[in-house]
Amino acid sequence: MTAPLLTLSSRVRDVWAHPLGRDAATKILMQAGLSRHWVDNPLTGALRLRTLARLGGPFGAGAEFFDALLGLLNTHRDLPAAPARPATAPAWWQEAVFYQIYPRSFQDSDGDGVGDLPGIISRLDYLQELGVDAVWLSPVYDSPNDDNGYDIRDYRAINPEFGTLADMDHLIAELHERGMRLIMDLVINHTSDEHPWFQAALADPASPYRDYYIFRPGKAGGAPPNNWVSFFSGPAWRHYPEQDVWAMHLFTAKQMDLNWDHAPMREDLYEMVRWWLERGVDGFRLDVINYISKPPALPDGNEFVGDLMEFTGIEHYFTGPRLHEHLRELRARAFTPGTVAIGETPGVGTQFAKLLTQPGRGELDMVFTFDHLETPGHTRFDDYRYDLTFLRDYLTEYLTDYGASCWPALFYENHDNPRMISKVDPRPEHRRTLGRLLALIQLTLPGTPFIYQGQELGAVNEPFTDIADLRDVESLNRYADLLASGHGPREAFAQVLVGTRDHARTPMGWTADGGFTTAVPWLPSPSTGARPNVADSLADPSSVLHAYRDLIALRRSHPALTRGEVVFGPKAPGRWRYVRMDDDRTAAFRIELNLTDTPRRFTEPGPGWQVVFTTSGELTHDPGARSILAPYDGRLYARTHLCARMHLCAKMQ
Ligand code: TEU
Repeated sequence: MTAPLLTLSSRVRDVWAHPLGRDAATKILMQAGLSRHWVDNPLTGALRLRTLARLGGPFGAGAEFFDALLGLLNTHRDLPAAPARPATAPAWWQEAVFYQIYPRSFQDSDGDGVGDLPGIISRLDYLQELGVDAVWLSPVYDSPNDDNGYDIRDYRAINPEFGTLADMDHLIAELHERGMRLIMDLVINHTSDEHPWFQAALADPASPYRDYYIFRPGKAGGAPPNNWVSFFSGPAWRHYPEQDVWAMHLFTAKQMDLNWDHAPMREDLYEMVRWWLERGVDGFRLDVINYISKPPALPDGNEFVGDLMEFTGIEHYFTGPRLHEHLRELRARAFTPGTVAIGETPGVGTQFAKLLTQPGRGELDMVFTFDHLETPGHTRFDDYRYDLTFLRDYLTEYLTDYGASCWPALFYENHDNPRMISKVDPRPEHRRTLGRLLALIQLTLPGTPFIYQGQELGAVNEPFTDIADLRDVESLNRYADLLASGHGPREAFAQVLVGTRDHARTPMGWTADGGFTTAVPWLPSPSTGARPNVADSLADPSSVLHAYRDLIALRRSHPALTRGEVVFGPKAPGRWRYVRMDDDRTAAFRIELNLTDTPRRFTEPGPGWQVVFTTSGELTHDPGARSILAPYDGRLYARTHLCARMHLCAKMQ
């Protein structure tokens, strides 16, 4: 099924009927705080784009913006298939709980202040006891570390700081021995500028490797080839004056974008992927995989779109013209059956996500999309309180629409984002309850949960005090930009501190005095000692860690929590209720949540239900009574008849 070609004579409803159009309109509505009713009511739905262009002109959204939009929509005319429940048994990655390890910060074994593979191996019992089924390892390949390993110099070698290939083989074997799986980070949108391919390409314009990258002459007057900007400050182009040529880098000036239009380059990547799969890895998380296809003409980006999406030029490559084709080829040529492909796809909305992951399309199994990570109208660097009722509204819609035909990935944290608890409510007295509430939500919704290291302890943002405390290239570049644009050092640091990725990258807290390293850690963590740690959390049955352990075990003990349908209750201010259904379509679990810091009234489920978990740890249940949910309180009820076979109920009796 294909969408019709759109023109300026098309109407708003035609845009809404187009997957990327709907994603774009949803994004604009969300940013503007408007409901979808603005688009799907008959009056506005009938407006022609030409009229909107006239109205939007004074605001920067005139004809040029609409041309850019139409260009984008007409490049992608596939329509998602109608929802269909797959008849096949769930794949391993649909029943798994994943755990992301940031190797640099997990466990140091050799006293150099940097985490490593032997360190990870020494902590596998911890992960097994937590109940995780699969580990996602952030990059451990050889790298000059301009972006902490996301700049790969050699895909087939391990960064000596982390260990050796033999250590990697050992890790894979140890995980498999425990019945756990391993996925690696696959960074194939770009390589390090120190990768031999780039070195060869740069040394000789006639080199066969020249076309592995995106080299272009500049514009007249010494400007870069186009106005695209890098995610990490400045233009997306690096100038090589000796040859007066520019090379594209969407990330740092040492992360050079690969040219996916060049078949020999793709072949080399596929061979590398197969090499790793043969070593025993069970799949990959594919870094910024939706950015791999760029239109060969590399046109300038539209400024209005750039402002809206934060980065000029992004409309040309976040769903580039050959993306689906490349993904299908990658999947077919490099991946083996039973392995998983999880795309990191920043900027992608719900409808396009379906086109990337619907079963049968042969592209990806799951995607990480990011629209739920900030309350609309905010970016990561804004100092604001994240509203959990937005998460409720977003996920209700996402899991209903996307979840009807695709398998969601559930996450709040990763190595690129501040800690979720700090975003919602940084007051220490709420840390534990909120940490347990987030666990309850993530482990009872449909989809595959991804827990980021430290999240299971209820880790919060680090109180860094000075720019010298930070290591992340994004933060350092941003700080320099802020100073250059006239901000004072204090103000610049305060802004960077809000969103810095280093909040997520501080060493894992194993014991009260750290336990990560015997040396000075590569990233200072001023709060060591005051931070939640594994040893104390294990000793305290009401800790966040125990909530994760209990809920993971519960999830494993009953299929309704993995493959059961979800039914959302009617919306009530500040609250969220949903049930997970059994195979016989009766409700097996009921979840009642207070998403706010004020008490909320609710009605307890009647007889036939038993409370099995609460964020407060208090397990009284007065069937059918009007009760109070304390701030950030969450309660999980199970049908009494199910309790006999379930871990948590057993624990209570
Ligand atoms: O991140 C891609 C990405 O777009 C963002 O999450 C990015 O880190 C930042 O938030 C942009 O404002 C992936 C990796 O997860 C990240 O660690 C890498 O730095 C990046 O790709 C480049 O490889």
